[in-house]
Amino acid sequence: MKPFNREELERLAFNIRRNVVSTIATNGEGHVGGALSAADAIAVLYGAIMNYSPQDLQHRDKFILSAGHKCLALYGVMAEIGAIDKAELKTYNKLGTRFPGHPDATKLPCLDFSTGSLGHGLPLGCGYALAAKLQGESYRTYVLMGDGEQGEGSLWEAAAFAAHKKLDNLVAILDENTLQINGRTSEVCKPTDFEGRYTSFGWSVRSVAGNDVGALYDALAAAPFEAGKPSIIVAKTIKSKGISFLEDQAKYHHWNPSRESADQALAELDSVAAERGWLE
Ligand SMILES: Cc1ncc(C[n+]2csc(CCOP(=O)(O)OP(=O)(O)O)c2C)c(N)n1
Ligand SMILES: [Mg+2]
Repeated sequence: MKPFNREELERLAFNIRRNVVSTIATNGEGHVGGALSAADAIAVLYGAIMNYSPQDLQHRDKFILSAGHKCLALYGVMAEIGAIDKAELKTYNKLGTRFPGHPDATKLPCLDFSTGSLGHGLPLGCGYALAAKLQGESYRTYVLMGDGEQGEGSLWEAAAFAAHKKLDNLVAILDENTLQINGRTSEVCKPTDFEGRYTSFGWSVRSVAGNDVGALYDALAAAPFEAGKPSIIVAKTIKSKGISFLEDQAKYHHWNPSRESADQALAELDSVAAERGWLE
């Protein structure tokens, strides 16, 4: 684990957002909302928490992006840590690309699993966490899920299994941006008391301000919260965080921007970069 440095992590999260928006601006479409809400959690994981090396797939910490449609944020961080060449993001979602609209582990060896069909990341994470226990390995497994995704029953089978097997090497992050593909999560599929639900399934639960790298770092660095229990961080986030005119609106789950809107979004990021001294 690297020492916490707020400025560096905020800049990494910003660079992820810029990669997300510029990839969409170049390619004309993409899942923007969930990538931008999860950017801070992904920045903290890759910038400060996880031990990883794309060359050593066996012993490093595992990360499963269960909500695979948020993958522009994952591609965005990979470009920042040097796991991929940023220029290749220009091929995003084109025929034959290594960067499709949902991540494909057969094309990118630094990925643990292909995801996109919601509800499978936590079961897969249980497998890694149990394997680590059985094999005496010290790596952790991190799984990032969405709040709409919590409607998938397979997650709750996995939640029960993880608690039963005392998988305290498993850390889930729930990106609770309160929106899913077609509206408020609370209006599409209640109940949304995720803290209460995971607690009742035997998990150790913390809620944090999910677009605050400091709060995310403190929670992730403290995991496991209780010995013998899997941990979950319920990250209270804003969908499309960072682009003011897209924030907190279900219709920007996926975005096909006009040239003007794309330029407006890029200009907003440029003004933040200028203010923070992050212009490249
Ligand atoms: C099994 C399955 N059903 C439906 C979908 C279609 N789908 C893609 S994203 C999404 C909404 C997910 O909402 P949430 O988990 O809150 O993620 P966010 O949109 O906030 O990033 C849905 C229903 C899917 N990918 N997989
Ligand atoms: Mg959501």
